[in-house]
Amino acid sequence: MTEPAAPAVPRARAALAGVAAAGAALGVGELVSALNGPDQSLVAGVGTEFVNLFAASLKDFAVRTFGTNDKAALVVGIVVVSLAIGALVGLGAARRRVVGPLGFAAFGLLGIYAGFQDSQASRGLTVLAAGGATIAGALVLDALLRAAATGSPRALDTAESIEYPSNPAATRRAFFGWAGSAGAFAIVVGAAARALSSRSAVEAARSAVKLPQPVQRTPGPVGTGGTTRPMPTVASLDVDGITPYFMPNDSFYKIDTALITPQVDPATWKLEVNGMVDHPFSLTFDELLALPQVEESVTLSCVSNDVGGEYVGNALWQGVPLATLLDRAGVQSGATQIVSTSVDGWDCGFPTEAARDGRVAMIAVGMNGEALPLAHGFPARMVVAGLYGYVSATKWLATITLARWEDFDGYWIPRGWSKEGPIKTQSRIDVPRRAHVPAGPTKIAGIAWAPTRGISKVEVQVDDGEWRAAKLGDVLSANTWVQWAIDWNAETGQHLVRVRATDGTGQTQTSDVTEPAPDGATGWHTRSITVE
Ligand SMILES: Nc1nc2c(c(=O)[nH]1)N[C@H]1C(S)=C(S)[C@@H](COP(=O)(O)O)O[C@H]1N2
Ligand SMILES: [Mo]
Repeated sequence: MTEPAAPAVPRARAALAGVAAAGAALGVGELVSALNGPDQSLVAGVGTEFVNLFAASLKDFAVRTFGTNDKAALVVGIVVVSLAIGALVGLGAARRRVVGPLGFAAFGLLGIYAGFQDSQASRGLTVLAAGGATIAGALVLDALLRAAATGSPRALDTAESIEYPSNPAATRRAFFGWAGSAGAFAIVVGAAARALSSRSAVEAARSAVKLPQPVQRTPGPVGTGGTTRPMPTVASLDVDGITPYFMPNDSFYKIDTALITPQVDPATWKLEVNGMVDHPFSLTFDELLALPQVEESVTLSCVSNDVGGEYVGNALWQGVPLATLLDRAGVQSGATQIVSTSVDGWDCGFPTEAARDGRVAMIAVGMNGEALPLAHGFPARMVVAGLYGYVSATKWLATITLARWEDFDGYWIPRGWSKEGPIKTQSRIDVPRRAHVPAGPTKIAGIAWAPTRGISKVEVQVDDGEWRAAKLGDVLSANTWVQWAIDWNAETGQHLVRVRATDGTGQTQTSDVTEPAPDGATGWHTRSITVE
């Protein structure tokens, strides 16, 4: 009597063996990678390549999802997809043993490819991590498949075509025991990798940074020194729920392509100034701190901010004027672009003029009285008033290179964004916070910004009524947003509320509605409010 050909390894067990083996492979890969510190990870490396490859076609998605969240979703997605592929490899290997090692080797090569794209990752460790992951995955899979081969007589006739012949000693219990152990191993090793890559070292270095007293500081209380500096006082308009003049560091918007916040040790960090300069040089963090510091409030904005969006923030920045470094380097004529790169390989560029036309342009080391938070570029970043972040605001700064305008395009330029990125005049309605308000006297309030030009007027229109001028709050300079507010006697019904700002040159925001790409959204922020 002949039974239909069936593998000695039941499919469910083969798939489970593959998942457990893939988990073990990921765990070993992360553990070895973590030896180079928290920046290195095969999973994150693959994720970064994914972002870089698809950032052009998915540019909005990439900026919104990967830019603002901590990318946990992407990392979890990669792990889940890896485990699913592991299941397929397990199924394949149950029929052809070689599928196991080949499948894991393909995984490993992908990890090596991704790791090699990251200038920060140690190549030796990348190869070691990927190799270790491949071997661990293949060995665990092989062992589990052996344990999974049942004693079922079904398979006896086809044993020749099946690489894991039935094993009478194998019991269901033993298999699940081994698979469970492999899963537990993956989790323990993964947790160990996380612990090894704990961020505390650089966080501790950050906490120890003592910001020097700026030689030029904005008016306000004078500090006594220490790891935090006092903030100038800027009177806020008295409206409930209005956006504060200084956005606190932990609520300041965050955009970047980094999957893992770069961990830069200030003790070994260096800033290189090179390219078309007479005297290239580099500075350590202490040398940078020792240079005369300025303190300026500047509003940063992301080009991908929608009208009414949250990707804008105002902070008090402390740092060294870019001009100080350029003067020391001696910029050669014809160097029309200032390119900056980050330790994680991101880059951007803006016209050299912008550092010379009197606007605020600095290498910032402080944000709202503290050393830069890691997420905002510790130990140093670029801040240039009036330019969107994607052309100017390099976090985790590594190099400043003088180049010709036509010789270099930053990260986002080939991905469909305009090469020049001046910030457009914008205004936003923040109050009322909700879409439903009770009838009666209330306020409409928000912020407006046109960094370098300043805001001269903000007007509000309810339904098709008159445009009424709002009251404006105090500002420290034309580089910052301004709070605005206006009284409103809210009458029952549905209302449309609009805002428009006029900049310091007398130019009023256009009502033309455009998308963020390629050079920043336009249009008037309009909200529908129901008064009950
Ligand atoms: N290294 C690095 N710096 C970067 C970016 C990045 O992806 N990597 N994104 C830029 C963009 S698009 C913006 S809008 C600002 C945002 O700065 P923030 O996260 O401190 O708000 O950082 C800029 N600096
Ligand atoms: Mo941005």
